Amino acid sequence: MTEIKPHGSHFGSFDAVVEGGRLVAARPFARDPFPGSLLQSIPDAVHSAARIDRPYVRAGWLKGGRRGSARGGDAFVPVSWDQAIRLVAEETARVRGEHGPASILGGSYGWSSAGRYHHARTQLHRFLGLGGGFTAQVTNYSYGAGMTLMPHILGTNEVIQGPVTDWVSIRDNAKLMLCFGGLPLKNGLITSGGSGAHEYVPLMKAAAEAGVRFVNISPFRGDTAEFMGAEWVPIRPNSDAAMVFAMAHVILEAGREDRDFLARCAVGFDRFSDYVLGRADGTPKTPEWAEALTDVPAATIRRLALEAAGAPTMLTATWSIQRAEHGEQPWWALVALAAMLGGIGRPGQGIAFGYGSMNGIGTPRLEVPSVGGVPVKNPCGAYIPVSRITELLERPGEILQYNGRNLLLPDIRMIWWAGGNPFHHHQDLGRLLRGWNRADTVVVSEPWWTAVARHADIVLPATTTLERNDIGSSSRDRFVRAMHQAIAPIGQARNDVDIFADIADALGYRAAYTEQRDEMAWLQHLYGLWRRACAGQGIEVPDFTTFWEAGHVELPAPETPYVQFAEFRADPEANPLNTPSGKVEIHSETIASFGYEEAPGHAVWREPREWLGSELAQRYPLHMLSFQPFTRLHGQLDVGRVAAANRVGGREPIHMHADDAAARGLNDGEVVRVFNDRGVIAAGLRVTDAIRPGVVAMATGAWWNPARPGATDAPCLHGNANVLTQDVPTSRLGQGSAAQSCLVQIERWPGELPPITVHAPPPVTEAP
Ligand SMILES: Nc1nc2c(c(=O)[nH]1)N[C@H]1C(S)=C(S)[C@@H](COP(=O)(O)OP(=O)(O)OC[C@H]3O[C@@H](n4cnc5c(=O)[nH]c(N)nc54)[C@H](O)[C@@H]3O)O[C@H]1N2
Ligand SMILES: Nc1nc2c(c(=O)[nH]1)N[C@H]1C(S)=C(S)[C@@H](COP(=O)(O)OP(=O)(O)OC[C@H]3O[C@@H](n4cnc5c(=O)[nH]c(N)nc54)[C@H](O)[C@@H]3O)O[C@H]1N2
Ligand SMILES: [Mo]
Repeated sequence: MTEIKPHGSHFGSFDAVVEGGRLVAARPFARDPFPGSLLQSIPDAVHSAARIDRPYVRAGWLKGGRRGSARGGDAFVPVSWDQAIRLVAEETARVRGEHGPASILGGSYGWSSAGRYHHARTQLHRFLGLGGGFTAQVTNYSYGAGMTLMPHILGTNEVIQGPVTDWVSIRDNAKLMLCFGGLPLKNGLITSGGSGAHEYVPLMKAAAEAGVRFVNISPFRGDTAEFMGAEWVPIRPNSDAAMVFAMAHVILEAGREDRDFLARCAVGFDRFSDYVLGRADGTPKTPEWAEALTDVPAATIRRLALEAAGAPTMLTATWSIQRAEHGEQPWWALVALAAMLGGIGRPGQGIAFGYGSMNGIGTPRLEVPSVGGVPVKNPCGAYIPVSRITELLERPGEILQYNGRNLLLPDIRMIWWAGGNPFHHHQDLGRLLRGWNRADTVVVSEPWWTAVARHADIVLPATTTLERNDIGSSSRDRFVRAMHQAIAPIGQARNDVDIFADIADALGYRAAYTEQRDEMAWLQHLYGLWRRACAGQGIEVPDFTTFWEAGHVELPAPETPYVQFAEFRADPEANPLNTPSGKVEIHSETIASFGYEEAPGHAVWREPREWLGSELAQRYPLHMLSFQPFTRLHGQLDVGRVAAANRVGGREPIHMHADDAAARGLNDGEVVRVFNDRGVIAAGLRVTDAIRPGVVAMATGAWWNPARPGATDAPCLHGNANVLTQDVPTSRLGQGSAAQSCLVQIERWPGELPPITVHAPPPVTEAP
């Protein structure tokens, strides 16, 4: 018998096709114009051999191995659920009692699943918060530097997260769109919370067909689709700010800046222009100056600057540009350039970030909130900017400077993760593991034996979304999706909420945690709150039962295109920005007052430590970009067929220019050794002319497979880029991840290469 159930995921909405209790297919939602391929991997992942079948405890931990013991190498001991719950409850009570709530790192960064109620990270926060609190993680890996900067200079993060000036407005009004980092189609496969419809492809196509000219300023030609007909400007990584300053220089020399906009709507332009013209530091930021840094010919920079000054232009950058050392600077420079061009607040012009970073940025949609998750309060005030996790573990009791504040780093005794994978997302994994091993106890709930589960002490098997009921919803998508349970839990897997409820019970606060609602009662409650919020905005949506039976709600599309900052531009006195001056801060007194040399009061050029212009490039002459995978969502779906079909020699592919391959005597399809002072990984070589020489690129997300499990310096046999990436912050201002600032060398893999092992469970043993 075949059953069909509506369902959703970050990778797209689908109909779950179930036969004999197994998910056999994930059929694209009928309303999705561009469902993408990732859905094909869902059945593989749900029924993968890498599912965690029952609770486990690390053998060494059971023998008393706490602070300082090596993780990732021991076998796991199977335990009952009762035993697991008791061990976790006792250890939580001990750590809270002896060391206080801040000694529990519960930030648990990660994407979890699309369903809003069962969202594991939110549920963990609720559970830990009600129990006294935890050390939290603020900002994100996606645009952590940018989201710290933008409130200072534009008064909002909507310029990153949306709503931004939409594609219809761009189509109808722009003539030129300069895309730093391009508009990679692969990134639009994803929407956090689930996409009902991937509308970005038809929207982009329509803009190209309407005559908008696109320029892909990126080391990788593949960052714009063929159908965009884009000009490719193969810039050096981490040098975008220099190109933007030079464009500003050209515009100033030609007297083409929009004096009216600058006078009415911006502050600090004079200081910026002094810097660009070299009055401040003796270095005019000419196109020739920038050519030496960016490898973009001065003539190209001049031409693009004058073209932008002469036609309605939209500026954009991907989020990746700021995921680099000094990543705040290219974004701030672009805001300054947009102010000089004067298009901010005009239809189809101005600036916004991320049109190429995720489905839904720029999709026309009414501004109603998404269905919310469970409420969370954290009575403990301790936090770190998310990507400073290794520093947190390395230097307890010390100060971390961040955005004008001095944060005291707590002494972490217990690490708890649900719905994220730091051994996917963080940089310099060997160093992370050395810090991680300082904790007394690590608790992880996961459906799969991912690297974070393998490096835990207590492993709690979680269900996937297919094994429970939920609601998928995103503020960037017009569809709210019912996610019906399609199959029974696999093995002994349990829902995160039920696990937390039982631990809360052992600790005496079950009722506070559950509010005495079961799954369906919570779904009705959360939906009801959302329905009321919609009604408040004059939008009628059906009641819960109707929604649940229909499988989705579709919100109406807006009648007029959205233009960000339009009211501000029309009357900046009446509609000021939420900045100290109420205007665009090309110079920020606030940021200047922090006194950070690397991030002063306006955008500046600062050389990263690791890039093609640094001395280290003599030993490691290739700049390695680690971009988002078109075959996965981060580490999720790595066990699926789409990722498998893309491996080269069984390893994650790395893209290299033909000249660089020839210079090393390397051939397409062979396995190579990618290395720097931080580590070694295996990768499958893809030789191409779509990447500029001197740059190599590989996707993130291949599950970490150290050749010696538990070692912090073993080669990764699979090709996890984060073994090699650098763990430095963007700056003290943003303290964001700087994953893109990374140099490597590449040679043929010497000798035999063992197979990857991490798609199967780790060794299991009997109780000691
Ligand atoms: N080098 C480099 N590194 C990067 C980046 C880069 O560009 N370059 N990008 C960064 C970015 S932008 C991001 S957002 C991060 C992403 O980092 P993460 O969000 O940590 O990556 P995911 O693999 O999505 O991790 C989610 C985990 O949750 C688990 N999970 C899914 N559903 C459930 C559930 O219901 N319950 C529980 N308990 N677990 C569940 C999944 O199995 C998965 O292991 O990576 C960052 N890392
Ligand atoms: N399929 C798929 N889509 C995803 C995700 C996924 O895992 N899989 N993850 C989602 C998440 S969490 C996020 S945050 C977004 C991230 O969205 P982005 O950060 O925009 O994505 P990336 O793929 O890291 O980078 C986009 C492009 O930037 C270029 N680039 C890198 N460094 C530089 C530079 O210094 N200068 C210039 N000019 N270009 C550069 C690279 O060639 C790369 O292809 O993607 C989302 N979309
Ligand atoms: Mo992200």
